[in-house]
Amino acid sequence: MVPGLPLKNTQASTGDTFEAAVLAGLSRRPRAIPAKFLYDAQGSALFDAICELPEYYLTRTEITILRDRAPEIAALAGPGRQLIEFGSGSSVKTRLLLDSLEAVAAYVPIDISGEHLEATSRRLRADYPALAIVPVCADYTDLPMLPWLPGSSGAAKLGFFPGSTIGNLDPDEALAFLRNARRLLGPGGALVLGADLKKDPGMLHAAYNDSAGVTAAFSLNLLARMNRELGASFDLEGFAHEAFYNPAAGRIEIYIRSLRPQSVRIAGQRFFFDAGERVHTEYSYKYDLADMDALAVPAGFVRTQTWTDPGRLFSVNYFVA
Ligand code: AVJ
Repeated sequence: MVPGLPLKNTQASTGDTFEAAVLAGLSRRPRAIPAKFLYDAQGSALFDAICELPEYYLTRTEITILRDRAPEIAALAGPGRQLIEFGSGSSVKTRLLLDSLEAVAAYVPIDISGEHLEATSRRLRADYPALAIVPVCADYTDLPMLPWLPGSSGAAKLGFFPGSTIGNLDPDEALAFLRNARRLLGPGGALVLGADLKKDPGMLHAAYNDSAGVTAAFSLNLLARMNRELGASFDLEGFAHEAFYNPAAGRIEIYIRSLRPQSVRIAGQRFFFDAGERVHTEYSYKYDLADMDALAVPAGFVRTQTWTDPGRLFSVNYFVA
C-alpha cells in the first residue's frame, strides 16, 4: 500500500453503480433510490448549504457539543488510538477530536467519494504534519468487504460516526453497521456516535422543509444527476420534494413526488409516473437514548456516556466494545 494513496475498493464493495441502482429502484414498488446517491459534487455542496440553514440545527448543535466535550472524549479514549471515521466527508468535526486526542496513532477516514478524500487528506496533512493519515475509499456500510484496514494495527481503535448519518440507515441496516463496526474496532475499541434526538415534530419538520428551499434542491438534485449522468429526461418542474415526520416509526421520510402523470426516459428505458406518485429517497431516523441502547447492546456495545446540548436536540454518545 502506497502511503497517501486512497485504498480503492472494487465496484462490488462500493455497491451498485448509479445506473443499476436507479433502474432497479424505479422498477420496484414502492420506488426508492438509496440515499447515498444524493451526494455527487452538486449534492455534497447542497448538503453543506443545508448545514448552514437556520432550521437545520443538527450540524451546529453537534459541533458545539463536540467542541465543549472533546477533552472529556479524549480522556475516555486515552492516548495512542487509531481514529477511524465512517463517512468522513470534509472531516470538519474530526478536527475537534484531533485537537484533543493524545498521540493519535493514525487517522483512517473512510469515504465513498475519492475526490473528497484526497482533498480533505491534503488539507489535514498540511494542518497536522505529524499525523499519519490513511484514507480508505469505500462505502462505510460495506465494512465486511474491508479485509483489513491499513494503519497501525497494534493501536486501540476509536471509531467516529458523527452527523446523525446513522439516521439514514433503517434499524436493520443500523444494527448491521454497528455489528461490523464493533468487529472492526475490536476488543478495547470504542465508538463516538452522533445522533439526532427525538423532539417536537414541528421543529423536525422545519429542519427538512427549510424556507429557502435548499433541502428541496438537494432532493431534486437526484433527478438532475440522472439527467447529467444517465442522460435522463426529468423535467425538474414536474416533481416536488416531500418530507414529513412519521412519529410511529420515529423518522423523517423524504420522497420526490411527481406533480402530474409523466413519462421519463432513463438509460434507454421509459418510466411512467402517476400524478402524486412518489420515489423514496431518504429516511432520517431520530433516536432517544432507549432507542440507542436497543441498537448498541445487540451490536456488542455499551453506551457509557452521552452528551447533549441544553435544548436536548442532539446527542453525542460514547460506546465501548
Ligand atoms: C446526513 C443523513 C444526517 O438526515 O439530517 C438533511 C441528510 N437530508 N436534509 C439528515 C439530510 C435532508 C442528513 N444526514
